[in-house]
Amino acid sequence: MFNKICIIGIGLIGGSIARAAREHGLSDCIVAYGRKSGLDNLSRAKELGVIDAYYLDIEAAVKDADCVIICTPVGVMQQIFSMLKPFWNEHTVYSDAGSTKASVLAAARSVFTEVPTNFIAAHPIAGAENSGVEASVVDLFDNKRVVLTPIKSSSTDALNKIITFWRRIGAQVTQMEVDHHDAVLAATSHLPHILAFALVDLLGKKDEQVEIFKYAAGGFKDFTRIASSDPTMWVDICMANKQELIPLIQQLQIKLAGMEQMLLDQQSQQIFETFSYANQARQRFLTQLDNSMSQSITFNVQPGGSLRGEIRVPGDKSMSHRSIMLGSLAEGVTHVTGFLDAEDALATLQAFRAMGVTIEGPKNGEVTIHGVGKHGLQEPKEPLYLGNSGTSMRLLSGLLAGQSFNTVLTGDESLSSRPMKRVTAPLATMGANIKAQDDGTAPLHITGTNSLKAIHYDMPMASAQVKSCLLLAGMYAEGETTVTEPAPTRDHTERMLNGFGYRVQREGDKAQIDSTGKLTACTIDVPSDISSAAFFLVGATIAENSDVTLKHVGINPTRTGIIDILRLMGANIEILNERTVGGEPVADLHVQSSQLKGIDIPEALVPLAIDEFPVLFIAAACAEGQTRLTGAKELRVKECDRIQVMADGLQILGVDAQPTEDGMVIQGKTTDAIGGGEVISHGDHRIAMSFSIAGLRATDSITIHDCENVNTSFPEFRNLATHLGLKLT
Ligand code: SPQ
Repeated sequence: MFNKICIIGIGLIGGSIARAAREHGLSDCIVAYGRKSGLDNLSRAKELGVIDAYYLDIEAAVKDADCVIICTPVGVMQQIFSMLKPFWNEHTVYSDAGSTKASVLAAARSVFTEVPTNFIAAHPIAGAENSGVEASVVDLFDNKRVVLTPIKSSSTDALNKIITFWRRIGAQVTQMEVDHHDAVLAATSHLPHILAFALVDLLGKKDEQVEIFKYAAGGFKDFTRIASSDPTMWVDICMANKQELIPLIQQLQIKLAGMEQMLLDQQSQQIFETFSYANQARQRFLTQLDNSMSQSITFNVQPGGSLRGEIRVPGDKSMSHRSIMLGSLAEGVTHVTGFLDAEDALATLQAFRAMGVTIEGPKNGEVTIHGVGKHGLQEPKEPLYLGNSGTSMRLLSGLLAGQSFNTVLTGDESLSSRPMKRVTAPLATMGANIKAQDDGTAPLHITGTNSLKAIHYDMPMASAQVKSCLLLAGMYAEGETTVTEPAPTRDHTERMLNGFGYRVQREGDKAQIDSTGKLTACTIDVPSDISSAAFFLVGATIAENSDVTLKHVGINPTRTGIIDILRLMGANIEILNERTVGGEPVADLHVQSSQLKGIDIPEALVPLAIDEFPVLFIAAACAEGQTRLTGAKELRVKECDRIQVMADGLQILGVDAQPTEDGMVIQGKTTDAIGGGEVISHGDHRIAMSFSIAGLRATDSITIHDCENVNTSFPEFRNLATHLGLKLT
């Protein structure tokens, strides 16, 4: 990338940048500049091979450098900019590694009047208590975040170079507004450092200090680890960001005073609530952090094999979401069994905890919800992060529109690009106040109101999420809210509301609700998710010599399109032990191998199998003749564009799959149906699992990238699939 990188300040961060740049072959030559007082450190850096040369003269150091990175404490930035000014070169890219950004840009402005366009402020969020070049390591930034805070005038070319540089080092690059960066870091890093330094200072000065340190193995040691950080650097950081820090310290003082009062007043319940909220918030934060920082998961499937055995796939995702929502609004304690312990349903669960609902579990699929009643939710302290889950966001927007408080709904990259106008537009006609992005996507800023008015809404698309959203809003609206659907969609919301004693009327294509009802706690047994069972229904059908029984699967008629379509194609699926559990039909499904034939999929079945098309495309590839899907445009706005992404992957695997605007045409083959190759799931759980199933009929191995989101709906997929015989690693 560069001919010569000059690092100004070769300590832990500068040294680690130099080592990583060298390791990844990003520069022919790496040099450092330092002061005379740091001569030992500089020569040690040279000895260790971290740099090729060092200089005590800035002019010589930056001569011919096409990249200069300032890694000094933020307090000396202004001085460094002044030294660099006479030699500033418009063809060089400049950046830094300071922990505060407003102060760095202010330093640049004070020297240059305007921030030079080729200076891109950066903050690698990685560090250790150790300092100096000796502590530097090659992988300090591996999979760590680097925040860039470019400004309007920043050069795109320089910005792109810095982005590429950090990405090639292995970091995850994000961009933020300068002030936002400083506010976020004040809370997540600077305040915790102040606390750790203050606590050690306080306790260390006590007479019994020897005792304290002697018995300080547990909490004290963990909590104060960061007080071992470099004091000079941290004085600089705290001074530079005091504007953001001081209000936080004041808030903390109020919080501590509150805790003190609770102790004085013996309010153990309030203390418990504070601790449990914090405990759960931390758990959620760890999960989010794990997800956002986790390495991407790749599946590899060896070709061939059969599926044999009996399994129970996890609980229904749609019903798990709804059990939390309605259980929270109910009066009394709701017990749920069979709950889906996976990221999407947990996002909903965490959202309700954040709104003051006490929810125990999930433990072995059991969840206990201490309902707060229809008007008992509380304003969450933070935006509600809903991960990858479209159901959570769309249903919650209806439910929250009629609350007496405001909320913000956010999600991951995929969820933030999915259309939300389909819910915000009808909600607006009910009087809801929801602000989305200009293109109608999340984050959604909901200003709660108690003056929602009922509407009659003819849904333009067959969507259970839109229907459910409006029914939930209808629980808070004046008058009778009715929703008609152009084709039947899953009706779990209606069934479950009735199960909680809240009247929803169904008449043909119309569902109707008003605000007069109340929910009474009940027990819910969530059956296995037919959408997860679908992978094995298809797998056992297309793989020779297969015989699988899927236990306790929900066969609500609004979900069984997969069985109908596969049977039309010639699949051998038996429905055994049909029974009704908690108002939902349930059965065991027995499936054996059979040769499929291509069909024109009846459009009436499309909404009843909407989530199963990715795996149905795999079935179609193995069927004799052509399979044609039409009327399935909705597939383009799921976790990814499921028509395009499946067509791309199938073509890579040698399948003749032609995407159309609203479906796909696949020419299936009875032998050598699917080849091997590498496909990308685009972070969509159902695409990842569908291509895994394709391995059963592939002629060579299939590698599927980006499979981490399988955890959103089916974390046990790999274990259950391999248990049945899929050769998946
Ligand atoms: O929750 P999310 O992300 O929208 O999940 C999906 C899925 O494949 O898991 C869709 F991508 O399922 C939806 C389904 O497609 C779940 C759902 C529900 O629980 O109400 C309804 C369907 O969506 P829609 O848009 O047709 O209403």
